Amino acid sequence: MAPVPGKSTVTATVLWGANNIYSLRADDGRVFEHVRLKGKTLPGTEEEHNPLAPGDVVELDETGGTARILRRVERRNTVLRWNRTRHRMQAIAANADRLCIVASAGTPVYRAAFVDRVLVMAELEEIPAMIVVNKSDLPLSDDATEHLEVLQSVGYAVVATAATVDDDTGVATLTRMLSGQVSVFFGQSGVGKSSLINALVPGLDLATGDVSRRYRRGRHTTTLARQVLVHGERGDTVYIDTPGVREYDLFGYGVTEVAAGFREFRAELSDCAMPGCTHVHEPRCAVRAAVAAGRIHQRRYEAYCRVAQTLQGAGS
Ligand SMILES: Nc1nc2c(ncn2[C@@H]2O[C@H](COP(=O)(O)OP(=O)(O)OP(=O)(O)O)[C@@H](O)[C@H]2O)c(=O)[nH]1
Ligand SMILES: [Mg+2]
Repeated sequence: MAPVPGKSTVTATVLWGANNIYSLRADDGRVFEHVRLKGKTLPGTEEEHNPLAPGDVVELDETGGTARILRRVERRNTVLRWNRTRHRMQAIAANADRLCIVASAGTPVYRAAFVDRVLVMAELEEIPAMIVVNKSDLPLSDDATEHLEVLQSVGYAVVATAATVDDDTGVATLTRMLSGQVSVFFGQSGVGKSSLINALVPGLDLATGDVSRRYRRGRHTTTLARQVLVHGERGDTVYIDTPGVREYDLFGYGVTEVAAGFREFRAELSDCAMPGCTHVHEPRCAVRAAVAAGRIHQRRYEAYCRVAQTLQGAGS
């Protein structure tokens, strides 16, 4: 970016932030704390729930000695979730090389529908996704094992880790896989996202919290997404920890978009006879034919139908 004459500008990456006050790391290595926006909103982000998320690149104005955020550099991609209270999409992180959907053996219980839905967002936002099954020191249900096998069969990498076990081979594998990349950790509360990042980054001490015995789910220990940077011989590695979520909805997308978010459906979509086919009830539907022929797994098709019904119910 060419500097504007008479102005002192620098590009920086958002580490974390809340209420429009951010911590950032400039390209020259300096860390800026408590940085505000220049003006009330950033140009072009007026309609958005939150203009900036960890991983965003911004232009800072340092004129006068106080850094202010001037604008957001165009994103490569955005990790999104539907905000139920505000009824709109919310950015969780930006400019990710990889989305690690973290699930766990033990508690909280593995939820196939949750993983399938997050994968749809990753596909539609064009973020390469993988599944990390943490707490591999505990038994994994047959149902979870079967679902993960289906995901592997359609091309998603699955790695089992035990974040709280010393010298875990899964953590070592993950370290190698994520080296030199920006990876976002996302999943239900209590699956061990922060524990995993602690295991990946020696000396780091992100807060972790136990899982409620009574409700068998996490206690939402992490409340703000934040970026952790590790300098390495092969370049920088970035991990973005995010707050756990209870549900994952796809209300921000249309039914046909969601169908394209099931990656193994894509090869079939152009062969449906009916224009705008929803793949639920229409005659001569290529997706249903692929399910019957065994090219699409019944579980994934059923997961799609449940989302499609929810979206159609919401739209009517
Ligand atoms: N048995 C076992 N427990 C683990 C493992 N990893 C994490 N835990 C425990 O799981 C609980 C939740 O871990 P966190 O790292 O706080 O989970 P989180 O996903 O960051 O949760 P939120 O911040 O609430 O979203 C803690 O009690 C951890 O000690 C593991 O590999 N095995
Ligand atoms: Mg956490």
